[in-house]
Amino acid sequence: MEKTFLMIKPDGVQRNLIGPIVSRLENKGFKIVGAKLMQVSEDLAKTHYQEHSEKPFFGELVDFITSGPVFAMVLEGENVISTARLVVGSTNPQEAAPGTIRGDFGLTVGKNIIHGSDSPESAEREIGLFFDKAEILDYNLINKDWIY
Ligand code: 3AN
Repeated sequence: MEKTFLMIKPDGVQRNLIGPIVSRLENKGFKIVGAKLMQVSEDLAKTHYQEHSEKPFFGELVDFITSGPVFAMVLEGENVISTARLVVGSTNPQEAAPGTIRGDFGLTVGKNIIHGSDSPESAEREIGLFFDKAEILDYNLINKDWIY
């Protein structure tokens, strides 16, 4: 089953949105197979966002993601990578559709609440950066067989 990486950013944690966001992801039908509150180091931030290293907002991005705890998750589900991106919404919360996480909770692109991997390659890379193998659990949820 496909896996993806999602991370509630420091703004989402500070605004007490872990619960509402995780609830939406569970309600959608995704299975949480890894989750933790953690502090992102500067090195990890720079590696995670390396594709943006030449962008003018790179420094701001690294400062923000390291500014306080994040809530990192690995989710599993059919087509979870692309479907979770739909649930997350467009990068700019001002353009994100109502009903999406960014559309309902965010207002500016610099603080857009949550990150979600955008491809199978980035999902694999980001899961590997943030989680040890032992932190990703293989277990059954009774209702998942029913959903699929
Ligand atoms: P997404 O997170 O939707 O995949 P990316 O990968 O294009 O979006 O951007 C990574 C992060 O960089 C975004 N989540 C956002 O926080 C930040 N970002 C993107 N564009 C800007 C911008 N113009 N100014 C400030 N931050 C930005």
